[in-house]
Amino acid sequence: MRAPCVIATWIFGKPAVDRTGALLAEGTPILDAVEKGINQVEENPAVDSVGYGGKPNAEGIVELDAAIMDGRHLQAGAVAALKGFRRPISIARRVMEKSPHAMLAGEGAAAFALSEGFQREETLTPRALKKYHARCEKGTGASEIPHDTLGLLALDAQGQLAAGCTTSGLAFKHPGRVGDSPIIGSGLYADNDIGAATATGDGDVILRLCLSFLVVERMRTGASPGEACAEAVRRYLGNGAVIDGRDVNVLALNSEGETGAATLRAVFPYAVWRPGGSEMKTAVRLNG
Ligand code: SD4
Repeated sequence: MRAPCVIATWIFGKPAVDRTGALLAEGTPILDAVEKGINQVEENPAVDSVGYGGKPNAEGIVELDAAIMDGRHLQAGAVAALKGFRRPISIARRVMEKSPHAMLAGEGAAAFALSEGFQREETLTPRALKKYHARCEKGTGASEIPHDTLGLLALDAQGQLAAGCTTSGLAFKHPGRVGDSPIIGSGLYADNDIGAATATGDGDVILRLCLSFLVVERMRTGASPGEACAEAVRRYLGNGAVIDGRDVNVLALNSEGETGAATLRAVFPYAVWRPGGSEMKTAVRLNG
């Protein structure tokens, strides 16, 4: 038996780790616990970068990306540029479990969701619409474009690992733009033998560097979660494609329950749940 652990990106990850952790403590299967923990944030309209309440694309339409990975058999499911559903992580899970595919995008993903019994829902909140109109009026440079993803990693008492990732992606993005979050190996990765990782930040660079896979593979060859995350951030810096004001933040959990994180930002808060309670931590900042 292991001591379970759940970690997640950003302050809004705290309710997600609390819910996932509480479900694990009750003996809920890990994928159910991860999905439900993430749903809690997706359904919260106050979180303006995930699910319902997420910021729209350049045409004022919310397009969501999400993925889930089961570290037991390296099974994964993802949806990209999904319109009209508030809980894309649940649809990503259905893709993994009910379809022969790993990823569905756009209208095809929406049609699959409907065929699985999901109902179309409003995803644009009045608050997000207001931000969209404000942005249309004054314009926004890349450095002012806000974006944040919920990435969550869980380890249960049986040593099973799972990862989930959900986001509205880069705010006011080009319609159809897909970031790193639904790309297995970029936004998330989980392998029971080694550990799990998730990334948040500039998806247009993260997905070219396969940062989550890189972190897990570095842990495979002996790095601690913290060292592996630091290496991923250095890889991002060394890539030479960094856009001013956009960033990278990486989070990892190994199969022993050790955690690590690294960032380019002044502060990258992440939530950690262990039996007995949860707390916020701050990642190590690297300046290159
Ligand atoms: C994306 N990586 O779509 C996501 C956004 C994000 O912190 O995580 N921002 O590029």
